[in-house]
Amino acid sequence: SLSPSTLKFSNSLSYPACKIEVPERLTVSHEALIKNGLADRCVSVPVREATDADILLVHSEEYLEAVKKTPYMTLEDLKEFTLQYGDVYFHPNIYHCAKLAAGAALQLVDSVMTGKVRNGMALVRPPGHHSMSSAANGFCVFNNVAIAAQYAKQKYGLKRVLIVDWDVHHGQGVQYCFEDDPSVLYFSWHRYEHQKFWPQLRESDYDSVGKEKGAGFNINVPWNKVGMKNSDYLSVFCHVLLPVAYEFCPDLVLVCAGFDSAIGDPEGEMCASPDIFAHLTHLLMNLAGGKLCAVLEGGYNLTSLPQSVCQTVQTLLGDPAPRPANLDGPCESALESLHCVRSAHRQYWSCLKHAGIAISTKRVKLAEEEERLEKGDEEKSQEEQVWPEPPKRVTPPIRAALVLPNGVACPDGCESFGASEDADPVIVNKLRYVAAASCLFVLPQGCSDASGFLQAVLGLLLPLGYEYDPSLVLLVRMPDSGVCDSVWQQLTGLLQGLAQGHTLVLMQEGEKERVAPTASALLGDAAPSLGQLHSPLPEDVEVLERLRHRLQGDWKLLQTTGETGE
Ligand code: Q9C
Ligand code: ZN
Repeated sequence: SLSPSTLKFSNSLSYPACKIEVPERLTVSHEALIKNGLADRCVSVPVREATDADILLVHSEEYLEAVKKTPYMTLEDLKEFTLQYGDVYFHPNIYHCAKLAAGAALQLVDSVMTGKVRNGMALVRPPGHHSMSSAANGFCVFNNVAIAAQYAKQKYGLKRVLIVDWDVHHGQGVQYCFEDDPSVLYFSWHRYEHQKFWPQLRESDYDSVGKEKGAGFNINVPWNKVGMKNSDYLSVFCHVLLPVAYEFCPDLVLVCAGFDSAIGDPEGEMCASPDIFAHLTHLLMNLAGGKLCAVLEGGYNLTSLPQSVCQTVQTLLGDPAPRPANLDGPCESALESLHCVRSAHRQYWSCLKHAGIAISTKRVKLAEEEERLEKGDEEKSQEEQVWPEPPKRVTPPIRAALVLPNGVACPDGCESFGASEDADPVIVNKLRYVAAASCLFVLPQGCSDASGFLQAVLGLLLPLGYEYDPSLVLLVRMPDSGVCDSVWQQLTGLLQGLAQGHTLVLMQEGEKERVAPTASALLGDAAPSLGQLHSPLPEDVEVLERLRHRLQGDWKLLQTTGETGE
């Protein structure tokens, strides 16, 4: 699903400061989707204007009334109006476009919630996540995603909504909106540099965890350095976001999909490659039964933005993700942030209970300051950065094949190869070779309990798998493993992010009932959600943690803390 509302307003003439939030952001993204054959594979959802009632779900009446007047103001008055807010620019047409942007997000929520589409992305501008109840801010007029979350809760009676904000800026508007609300879990990572980076708010730091009933439902990951890479992003997903998200068990996932967190962006100055968004997207697609709505926020490099948009959309369409490149482990500063966030949240989430206690960051701040001075702040323009175009991704003509014993029916959508008698000897040989060469990972026996098992998958198996970067994932299901179908489907779904989705599942005789759920996961259906998880068993956690510690010398993506130690 895709809602391209090519919004026609350009502020750059009247406001030279706004030269990056330009209409071309949408046109190049849409053109790239067409060029890569992705637009044709999407259902186009018509946009509508958000109504006053929709907007008032988040914004104050006074603010809405003020914005309503902007189309009739003179340019002079508009500039005056603009001045009361921070980094936002009003064009006579922006009120109309802002209503369409919020409305597009709502149309997408409707399409996903009614099952018309499985998931989708709304390509909109102006963006939304900085706008507050009574204030425009940071190019944002109405808070598209916050409105969508309130709307989804109200219209569909959702109990829990997860908002993942991977834009490089802190969506303070979203944070303020849901700070005391435990029904909306807001996760944001953002360039922070110890509060030196815009919007320079104290409350963007890791210790803003939410208020009152909402304590624990606001997760901030501050990036205190620029140049964060794929490993830093994946490591935060594996060790913070995903464990908490699974424990939260959302009914719907909304993504503040800003791509200024990708390489080349003049605002973010990060170094993550566009294909990392394929993985971030994939890792969220088994939550909430696959119900995911991504809404464009920032992203200002007109080369990296369309690449990132295509990576996201192609993953939403179900195509296997590319092999993740250059995973050399998180940097020291990212580990620092990771550790602080996990510590700040350990009292709220049982999956983080064992996370080390807070270490003093003062010493580290000093060390960083020194390093910055040494470097002499060499400014290298992000727009001049070069990176390889992400390799073309394939859409396999057959997604899943099964080799079944006689008498077991082939589930719909799968290609069945006959049993042993007509199995191609070449294939059989290859399988043997692969089985001999691959590394077999055996999950601890005790983890038949869902939350312990999931903890092992997210905190150990996934990061290990990502760093190892296999060309095939061989999944062996032992009989009587005690793993229930939905946990098994989650595992199968998540692991398809590795090895370009090349997954071989071996099952044993007498597991006939497992064939259909396994086939469904291999076909890319979202795994059913696991329900709200209880605390993992202490003995399981202990085994896992010991294993993680033992392996983290060799496998950097297993680290959750800096050299300062736990
Ligand atoms: N005056 C989004 O990405 N930049 N908004 C401030 C110093 C404001 C970004 C630069 C950036 C707003 C949606
Ligand atoms: Zn941004």
